Amino acid sequence: MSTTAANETSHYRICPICEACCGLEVRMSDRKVIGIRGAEADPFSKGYICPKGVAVKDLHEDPDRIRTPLIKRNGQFVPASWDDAFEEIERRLPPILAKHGRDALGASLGNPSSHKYGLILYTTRLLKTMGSKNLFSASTLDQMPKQLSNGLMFGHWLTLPVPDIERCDYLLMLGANPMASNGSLWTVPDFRGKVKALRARGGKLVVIDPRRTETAEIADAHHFIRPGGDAFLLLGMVHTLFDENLVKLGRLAGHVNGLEEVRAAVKDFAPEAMAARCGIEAGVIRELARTLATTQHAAVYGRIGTCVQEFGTLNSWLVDVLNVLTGHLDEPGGAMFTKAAAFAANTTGKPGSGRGVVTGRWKSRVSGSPEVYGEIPMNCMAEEMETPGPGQVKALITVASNPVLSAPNGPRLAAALDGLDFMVSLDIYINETTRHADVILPGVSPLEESHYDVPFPMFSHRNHARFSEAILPVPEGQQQEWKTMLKLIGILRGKGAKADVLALDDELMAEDVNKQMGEHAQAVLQALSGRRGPERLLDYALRTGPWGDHFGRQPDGLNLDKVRAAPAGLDLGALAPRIPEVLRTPSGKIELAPPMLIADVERARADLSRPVDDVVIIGRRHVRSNNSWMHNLPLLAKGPNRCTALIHPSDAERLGLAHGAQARITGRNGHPIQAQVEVSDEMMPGVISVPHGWGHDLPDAQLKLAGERPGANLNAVLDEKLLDPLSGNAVLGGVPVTVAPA
Ligand SMILES: Nc1nc2c(c(=O)[nH]1)N[C@H]1C(S)=C(S)[C@@H](COP(=O)(O)OP(=O)(O)OC[C@H]3O[C@@H](n4cnc5c(=O)[nH]c(N)nc54)[C@H](O)[C@@H]3O)O[C@H]1N2
Ligand SMILES: Nc1nc2c(c(=O)[nH]1)N[C@H]1C(S)=C(S)[C@@H](COP(=O)(O)OP(=O)(O)OC[C@H]3O[C@@H](n4cnc5c(=O)[nH]c(N)nc54)[C@H](O)[C@@H]3O)O[C@H]1N2
Ligand code: SF4
Ligand SMILES: [Mo]
Repeated sequence: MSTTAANETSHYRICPICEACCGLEVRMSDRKVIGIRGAEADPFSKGYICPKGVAVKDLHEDPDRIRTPLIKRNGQFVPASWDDAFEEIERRLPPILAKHGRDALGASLGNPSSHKYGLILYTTRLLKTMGSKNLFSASTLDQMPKQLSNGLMFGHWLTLPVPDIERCDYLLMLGANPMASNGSLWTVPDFRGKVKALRARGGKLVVIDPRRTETAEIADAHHFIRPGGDAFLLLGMVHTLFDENLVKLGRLAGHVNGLEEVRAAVKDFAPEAMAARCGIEAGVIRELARTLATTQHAAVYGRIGTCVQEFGTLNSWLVDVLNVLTGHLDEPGGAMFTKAAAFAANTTGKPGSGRGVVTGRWKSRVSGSPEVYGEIPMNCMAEEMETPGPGQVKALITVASNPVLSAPNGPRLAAALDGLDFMVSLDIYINETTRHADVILPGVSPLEESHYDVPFPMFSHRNHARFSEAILPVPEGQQQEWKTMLKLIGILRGKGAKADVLALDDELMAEDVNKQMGEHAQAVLQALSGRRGPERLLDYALRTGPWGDHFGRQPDGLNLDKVRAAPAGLDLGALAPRIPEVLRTPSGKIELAPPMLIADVERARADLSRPVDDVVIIGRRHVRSNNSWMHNLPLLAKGPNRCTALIHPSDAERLGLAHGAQARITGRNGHPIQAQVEVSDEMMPGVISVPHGWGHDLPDAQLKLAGERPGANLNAVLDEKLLDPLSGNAVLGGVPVTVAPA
């Protein structure tokens, strides 16, 4: 904290909204936020900020944000004390588990969980205590395909290469729009500035997207791709590398298994045979492969557009196959691995090999989807709640999750939630999902608790360690979510609603440390004893991490005190090569040809002749919106209607849709939505785009501002039956719809 004027103080806080994790400078006067700007002193984000960061002030002040627990009585939410709320949970939840077993309690975990360390660290503890097979999360609406291909190739699902953009001269990007999203599975604040620098040194950015996006606009080249066609483009590129003798493993030569299997698998996928299916000419496919292979510092990056497809895992794998075959994986200027200071799973255990990953240890009860990393697909949640029989989900805990808007066929999910015996939501709003809850337990404003990013330093374009102090105390009558989680854990462990959460925290910490530190456990617990909650977990993770002080064994290493001593954060430098040490496969090699993926190439082969649908729908993001929950903030809500249906002029004409008129869009499930038509040649013909996360017109949600301009729920027209069978990830793009004037 620094004091800048009378009563005016200035504080650093990492933005809790998106994966760019920008450093904010929050200016306060007494207990009021005066303004928020980018923190110039932040060594990682260097002052960059977007409007959502500024809107953290609105979030902090939002009158609709819940500040006290709510219990539903006769269909109405009534404010309750924390004691009453936990007593209600204790009265209703354990009997359901006693009667129906532990799988009767499901969990639905949402995106903001990963932006609050108290929430993410203690959610892990809660899930362990629950021991349920019915875990659903936004991961299967998002990046599960990438996590699966990473796990199969590198041995850990969090071992994920990211473009080393500051040293890269050719970046091929598929299915991502960081100009709007600010990057994903790639923490890269100020993407625009970095592209500017790349182009200034003669580098090129090439974008593959069915829409000429904001990112395509600043790129050197953009190619439309038929939605869902990426696997065919990528197979064609891999084929070209073999066909034209461009494969060059470089330093990785001794670290790769399966090269010949990949060569054989792609033999029939010549670009000439792929062009029609992906909508990109063979000559372009070959040229993309050649440029990638012959540019010294180059990388391929694929993001959500490549994941939310029927071939999501295949795409994710092929992206890294390309990086490996062109010698760009783990090379400066290519696709590199981070070394996060805390919580990085790929820095623990024996360096260079491990157990690898297995999936399908169980299958979802109703449609038999394989478990992946302990989760079953979000697309299966409704059927698991609706279908009677042993293992039926009878009770649900949602954590920062709004599946009624964020998952396919939201209307079916909403009805299924009403059929539950009991539902608890950890959330900050009464919204489209939490309105179904019996008890809502709110968190605090991000300014009222400390923070350290848990997942994002694992995906960052540089290594860094940044801690945010709480700017304000927890207000009277409110409670941090890690304590709420501990209460729930206490109730599930049979300790009752009155259990002492701090004692339980000590107990859980001791369990971990005893397991991990053996004979040193007592000394370690002693060294950490001044701390509690997530701060203690963080100090432990930093000290035992790859940059850590190891409790004095590396005296120059990091601990929480040292990270704290640099309020704007520490830069830990550019990414450095990590192969083979980063690998955790049983072979100690990069598995280039996991059998599951080689087999999946055959599924792609069978799909080659899929006919072109008349109109398919895809989503999009806007910089002033974030998934489903920021439409209630004045700064972001103002301006033009953003929930529009973008459509190519030729389609508009053919379908009789005038610019500005209302279109009626109907999915295969029969649900129609309406959106205002925006005619633009930025769309590929045959593709319509509507952003997700809208549809705030459902009864009983209490989002005053969002409700004034509710928009339409894209997910109401999507089909929960469509998923990538390997990862269980939902198909959220390229789904056929019918479109007509409303
Ligand atoms: N069609 C389509 N659907 C999509 C996508 C798409 O591209 N197209 N994207 C998908 C992706 S990538 C994702 S990640 C998901 C996101 O979908 P979800 O995981 O459902 O996340 P959000 O929509 O962001 O909703 C966040 C919820 O967390 C609550 N919340 C906000 N802050 C806090 C907090 O501090 N504490 C607690 N306890 N709760 C909080 C909000 O009130 C809201 O209920 O949507 C997916 N759905
Ligand atoms: N402003 C803002 N920022 C956000 C979010 C937000 O809602 N708003 N959400 C956050 C979350 S949860 C996530 S996961 C990230 C996602 O970050 P990104 O992955 O960058 O997501 P999008 O901006 O949706 O970009 C996906 C692109 O894929 C394209 N696409 C659709 N179908 C296909 C296809 O079949 N093939 C190809 N090649 N492209 C296709 C779309 O047109 C779109 O331009 O953004 C995060 N940041
Ligand atoms: S890009 Fe915007 S929302 Fe994302 S972290 Fe930075 S300021 Fe926050
Ligand atoms: Mo996401």
